[in-house]
Amino acid sequence: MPFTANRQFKAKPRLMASAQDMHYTTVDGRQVLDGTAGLWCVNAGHCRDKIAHAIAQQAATLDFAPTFQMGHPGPFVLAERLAQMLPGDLNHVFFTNSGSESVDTALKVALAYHRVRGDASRTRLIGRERGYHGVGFGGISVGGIAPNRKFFGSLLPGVDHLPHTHNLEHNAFSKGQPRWGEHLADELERIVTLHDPSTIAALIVEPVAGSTGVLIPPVGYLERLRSLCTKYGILLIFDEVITGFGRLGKAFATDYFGVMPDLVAVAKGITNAAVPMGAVIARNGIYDAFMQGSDQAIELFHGYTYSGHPLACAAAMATLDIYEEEGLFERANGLAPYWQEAVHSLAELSSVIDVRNLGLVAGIELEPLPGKPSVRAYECMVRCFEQGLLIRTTGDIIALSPPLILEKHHIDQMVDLLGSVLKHG
Ligand code: PXG
Ligand code: PLP
Repeated sequence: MPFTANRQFKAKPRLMASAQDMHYTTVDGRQVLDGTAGLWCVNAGHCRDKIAHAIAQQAATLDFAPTFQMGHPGPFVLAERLAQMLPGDLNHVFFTNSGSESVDTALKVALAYHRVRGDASRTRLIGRERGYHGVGFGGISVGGIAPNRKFFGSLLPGVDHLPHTHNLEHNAFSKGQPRWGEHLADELERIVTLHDPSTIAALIVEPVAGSTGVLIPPVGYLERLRSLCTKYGILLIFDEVITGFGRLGKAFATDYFGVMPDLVAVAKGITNAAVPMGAVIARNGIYDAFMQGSDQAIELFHGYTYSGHPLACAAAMATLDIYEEEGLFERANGLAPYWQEAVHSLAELSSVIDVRNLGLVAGIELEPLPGKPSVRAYECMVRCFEQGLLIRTTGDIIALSPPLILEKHHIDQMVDLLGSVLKHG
C-alpha cells in the first residue's frame, strides 16, 4: 500500500465500501464524514451522478484512441475550458494521469523551453524544503520531505532548495496568511547568486504546501518569488495539485493570491478523482517557443499512453460543469470565515500548538508525545475514524480539507468530534 504501515494496516484494516456526497460507508456499514475530500481530491463530494453517467457513456462510446500521432476531441475541448478558467495567457494544456506526472511534465517543459530558445545552460531546478511534488524522480528531487528522498539514491543533479516558511515562534495560530516571513523569499536571490542566474531553469513551489502539513505562504512571499523569477529569467511553476479547483475559494491559487506563474501543475480535483488525470498549463510564450522550425518535427518528446484518456476527459468535463453550476468555488469562499473560526476554536486544547487555515483547508499541529513523534496524531486519526470522521495526518499535524459541498453543520460536527477525541481520546 502507498505511504502506509502495511503490516499495521493489514492487522486492522480501514476499508471503504461506498460513498455518497459528504460520507463514506465502511465495509462494516458505518458512516464516516469525509473531512479530507478523499485525499484532497473529491471537491464536489462523492459519487456524483453527472460524473458517473459521463464516464459510463464515454466508456460505451470511445474507450480509447491512440495518443501519439492520433487523438480524439476530448482533450481539445477540455483544454479550451481549462484555458478559459486560468488567468491571463495560461492557455496551453498538456494532459497527464496524476500529480506526479504533472510535476515531471512541468519540470521537463521548463528545461526544454530554455533549450529550444538557445539557453541550454539553464538546467538547474529549485524546489523548497518540506515541498511535496509527488513521487517521480523529478518530484522527489525538487521536493523537500526527507524520508521521501533519502532511500532513493542521488536523485536529479543540479537541484537546490529554498527554506520552508514554517515558524511557530512567529506565526503560531495565524488566521489566514501569516504576516511574518516574506523575507524568506529572498533566499532565492542567495541561491541565484551562488549558482549564477544563467544556470537556473525553474523554481517550483506549492502556493500553499499541503502534504507536509498545511503551510500557508506569508503575506508578500509569493509576490516576491514572482518578481525575483522575472528578474533572473527563471520560470515559476505553481504546483496546484491540491490548491487547484476551488480549495482556497477561488478556481486556483494563482487567482487567490493574484500571482501569475509560468506553468501550473494540476491533478486531483480536475476529475473530482473519479478517473485519474492531471494536466500542466503553460503560458503562450512557452508554447510558442516550441512551435518553431519544421512543422513535420515533433515539438516535445514527451507524453503518456493515457494522456487525455477519454474517460478522464468525460469525468473532467462533468466535474467542471458541477463546479460551475453549483458555484462550488464561491461556496468555499463563502464558508471560509465560518471554517476559520470553527477550526481556531481547537486552539484552546492543551495538545494543540498551532492552528492554520486558508479557504477550506486547515492544519492543526499537535505537541508530539515525548519520544514518540507522530503517535499522537496517528492515534487521533484512528479514534476519529472509529467515531465517524475521516481526517489526514502527517507527522503530528492534522490536515482537514473537506469537499466543497459541505454545510455548516458538517463543519460543527467535524470540529466537535475532533475536539472531543483530542480531549478524551
Ligand atoms: N504535487 C502536490 C502539491 C501534491 O499535493 C502531488 C504533486 C502528486 O500527485 P499524485 O496524484 O501523483 O499523488 C501531490 C499529491 C497527503 C497526500 O498525505 C498528498 C498528496 C497525495 C497523497 C497524500 O497529504 N498530494
Ligand atoms: N514501459 C514500456 C515498456 C512501454 O512500452 C511504455 C509505453 O509504451 C511505458 C513504459 C510507459 O507507459 P505510459 O505511457 O503508460 O506511461
